Amino acid sequence: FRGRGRLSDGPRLGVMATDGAPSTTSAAVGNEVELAAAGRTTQGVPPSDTYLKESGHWIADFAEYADMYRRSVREPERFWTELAAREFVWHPSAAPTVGDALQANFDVRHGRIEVQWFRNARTNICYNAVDRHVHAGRGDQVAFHYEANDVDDARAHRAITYAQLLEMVRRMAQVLRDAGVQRGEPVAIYMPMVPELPAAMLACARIGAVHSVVFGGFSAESLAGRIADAQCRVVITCDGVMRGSKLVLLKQVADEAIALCESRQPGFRVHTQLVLRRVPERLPHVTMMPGRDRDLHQAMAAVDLSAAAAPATATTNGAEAVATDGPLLAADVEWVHAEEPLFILYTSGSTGKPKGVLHTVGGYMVGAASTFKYAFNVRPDDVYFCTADCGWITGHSYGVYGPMLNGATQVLFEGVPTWPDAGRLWAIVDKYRVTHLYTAPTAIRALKKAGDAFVKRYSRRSLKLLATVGEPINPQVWGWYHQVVGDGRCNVVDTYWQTETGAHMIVSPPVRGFQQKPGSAGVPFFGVQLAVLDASGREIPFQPGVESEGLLCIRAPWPSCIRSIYGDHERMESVYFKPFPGYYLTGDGCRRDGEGYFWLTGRVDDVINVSGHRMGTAEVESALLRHPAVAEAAVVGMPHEIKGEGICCFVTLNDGYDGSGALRDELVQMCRREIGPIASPDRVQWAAGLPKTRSGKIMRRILRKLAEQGKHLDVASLGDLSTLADPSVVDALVRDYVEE
Ligand code: 6R9
Repeated sequence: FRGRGRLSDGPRLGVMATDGAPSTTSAAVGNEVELAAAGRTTQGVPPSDTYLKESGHWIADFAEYADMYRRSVREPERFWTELAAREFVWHPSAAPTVGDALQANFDVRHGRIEVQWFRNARTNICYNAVDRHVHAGRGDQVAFHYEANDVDDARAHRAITYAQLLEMVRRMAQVLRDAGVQRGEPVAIYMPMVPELPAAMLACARIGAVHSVVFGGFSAESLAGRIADAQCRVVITCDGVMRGSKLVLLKQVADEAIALCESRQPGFRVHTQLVLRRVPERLPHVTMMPGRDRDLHQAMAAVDLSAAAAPATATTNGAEAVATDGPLLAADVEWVHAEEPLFILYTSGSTGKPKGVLHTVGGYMVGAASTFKYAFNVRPDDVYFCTADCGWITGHSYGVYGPMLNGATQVLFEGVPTWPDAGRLWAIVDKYRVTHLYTAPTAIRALKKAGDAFVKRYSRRSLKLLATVGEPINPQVWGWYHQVVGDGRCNVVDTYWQTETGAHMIVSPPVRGFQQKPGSAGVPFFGVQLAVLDASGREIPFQPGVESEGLLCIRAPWPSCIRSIYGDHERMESVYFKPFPGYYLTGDGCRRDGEGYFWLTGRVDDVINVSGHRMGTAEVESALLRHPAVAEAAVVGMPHEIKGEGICCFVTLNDGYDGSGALRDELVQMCRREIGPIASPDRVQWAAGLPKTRSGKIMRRILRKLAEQGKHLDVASLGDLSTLADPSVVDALVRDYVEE
């Protein structure tokens, strides 16, 4: 193994990690020692020869990976500035230079947490994701193979080249400009997975506006909360869409959401709603509010692109400076500062309403693109398929920006993996000769359960790399993905990260010399300094051969790090940075094995992970409390075969109400209506009382145990219950527990 020599080849590195001997970690930075140990393991699954032969590689082997990691943590600013300058187009008079980063050091005791990268540089992420490839002569390359929900929807299925996408984006950008959208202004996007969705995101980015994509499965109430939080005055939506065999009426939900916002905040108005007509044959009569609603395609068709070349906002500067790179096409691009906002994406926290995570242009671009490049090894002839919806961060970073910044060809799938049957993903793989698949353990579990026959029906010969994200992957499920889906020939890549991190933090790099350990997310990506903290907040240093367990934290800023919570910077500081000054707190527990591999053990806060989607227990509780029958509610996660975690609700009813099946259905409907179908409770238990401490805090660990073990719960195993106001509540809960 080459890395061994390299990593320990000099006193300057200070990493003398020879087998068995304690390493000198004093001079090592970040997780250099962990990487050195990981490079020596013999415990994992090495990449197959077929993979190494068939796949292209950006880096030679894990030794080179470790070497790049070392440079990325020793001289972060130099490392990222060089990479940024090399791989992207910046405004010629404002390219990134060393000295442009503001390293907040993640220490709240030193003042405000303010992360900035490339702050004097200017760029445009849409230009980098689309225009650049067209100017380089790759306009005919397919950007998206659009696979519609219905297999036989011949009119919908189509390939969109980078040149066609550019035209689409330019038209849409002009429609937004004409609607008065300003640089820095948030625009809400509530759409299904159709090509117009990434195009709308890119159109916002093109004019310096800020997109706020809301997953098309969220309810009117959830959408209203998000529109109101960012005060979006322009909404882009769609008449409706088929998801599997179900018609989803997005426009109706959007109308309702807008009405809610306007009634709650006098004076606030959504002045423009752009509506994509996706299913006119099913919904011939969509009501369009005169003066507000516009047909998106009609508006785009009416744009005169030669006029669009003169930017309406007049703040575009320096477009002429990139004249050699296509003056006309670039003239409608807004060259924004790297630290201007790119998007807001709402995610669940342990308390309160969802947080609008804010990412900025430059650092996010560098993070999404570089992780995509090195974690997935996608090469020009490959076809990449990410199954995530653009409504989640995975759809942002690895369904739009990461792949497109790398000029990849992708599949954009409107439907669901189990419709018309559980073979759909594999049919798509064969249809487009997909080489790289990125999906979530919950989907893999559902397809595994459906049986191998669905997989075996298709050749899947094109597949080279299988990646996962969203929750820990169980080793058996990993084995099925590797052996059955990948026929043992593909490389399996786990990727751990969050909405807040913007891009991968832990990956299992698909390179020679790195062994995958099924169930472990792997090792840190470039620039990521992971720390394992004990409960008192002390960092547990890595020692080869010694396993440790604790809270996963990150010690230093990386380019695509969260910049703020929209409208509430203080909340960002208190959630992520105040608990342990000097660290970003992920909210996840982890185990680091004696060979430096990281194993995620799940959330340590009141966030549950349902099918890879984050759900705050507090959000579900507030939805339940809206029902007049509910006096009190406590929500916990419970093990679920397909979803990973299911939602278990303990509900105390008001006097005069009895727990019936009909009431249970009403409560389930309440959650679906308030939040969306993903928040449907899997179990509702009636509780005479909830286990509370004297200070009134619900002891959720008791409820979690109960949801897991049901009637078999041994109360004595719960440990100290003396802080409970009324310990007899627990016996009653176990007695009344109804097994399902
Ligand atoms: C990308 C994404 C983030 C939470 C995160 C953790 C869990 C994500 C994981 C994983 C184990 C992985 N998570 N990837 N756990 N292994 N590979 O999912 O973002 O929706 O913000 O969720 O998901 O608990 O904290 P997000």
